[in-house]
Amino acid sequence: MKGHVLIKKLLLTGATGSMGTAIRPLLAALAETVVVSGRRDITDLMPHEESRKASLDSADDVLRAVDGCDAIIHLGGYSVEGPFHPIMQANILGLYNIYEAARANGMPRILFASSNHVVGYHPQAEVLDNTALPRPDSLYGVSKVFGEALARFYFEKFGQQTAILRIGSCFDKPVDHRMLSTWLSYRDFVAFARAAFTVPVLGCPIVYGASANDRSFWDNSKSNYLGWQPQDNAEAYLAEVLQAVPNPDPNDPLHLFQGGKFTDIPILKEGNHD
Ligand code: 15L
Repeated sequence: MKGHVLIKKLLLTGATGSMGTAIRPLLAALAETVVVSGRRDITDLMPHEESRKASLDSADDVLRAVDGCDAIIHLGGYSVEGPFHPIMQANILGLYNIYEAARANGMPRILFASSNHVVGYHPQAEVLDNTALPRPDSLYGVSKVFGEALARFYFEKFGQQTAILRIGSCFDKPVDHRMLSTWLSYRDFVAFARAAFTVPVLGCPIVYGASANDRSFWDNSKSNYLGWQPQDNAEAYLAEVLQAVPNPDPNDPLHLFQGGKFTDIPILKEGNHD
């Protein structure tokens, strides 16, 4: 495995979330040490891991997390729709803290976990490439539009390189009809990280994070230069999905818009959300 290690110290934020937890074991192939960071201390460390607890809204915490890292996978933040204030703290202030800490630490490459909810109001019938206009479907989606703009700004002003990955649905497997289009397997995500951290010149591309799904809504041909070739295809789960959800309602927002259910969530107020 050592032969495949590319990075000395890789920071993974959001390491306590469901996606972070699932990909942790796979990151041993990318880096000698993975600094796993979340809002609580991580104690079940693997031999290649080190824990650095950080709250994204604290510039000092984030500086300590980024210190000495030569690549960053930034999954941390608020990852669903919610009230504005916590989204702002984690995804706006928190992301600014990440970029400032990176700037103070020699500008390691960043993989920024953006989301399909940046373009969630585009109809499912459309195929989008990375020139599509943002049509966010939630305050969460709006915060990711900010994140993409911040990444671009640090690239233009300082040359900070970021892979902006508009993740579809990164779970163990697709569980509904929409996910037959949006599913991203964990191993395809890690292969994307490998491509982003090894391509000689990364720049600041926007890429849709989906496996090689037959029903994908997205066209990544403008970022072929990254050499990322996803291997999995949600179609392999078609029978399972049809069994679980036999007759999807075509008028359900889940099937009308790329962002699915997020288009149907009202503005949530503090205390309204768990
Ligand atoms: C996201 O951005 C969320 O983080 C995730 O929980 C899913 O809802 C996903 O999008 C999706 O659209 O399936």
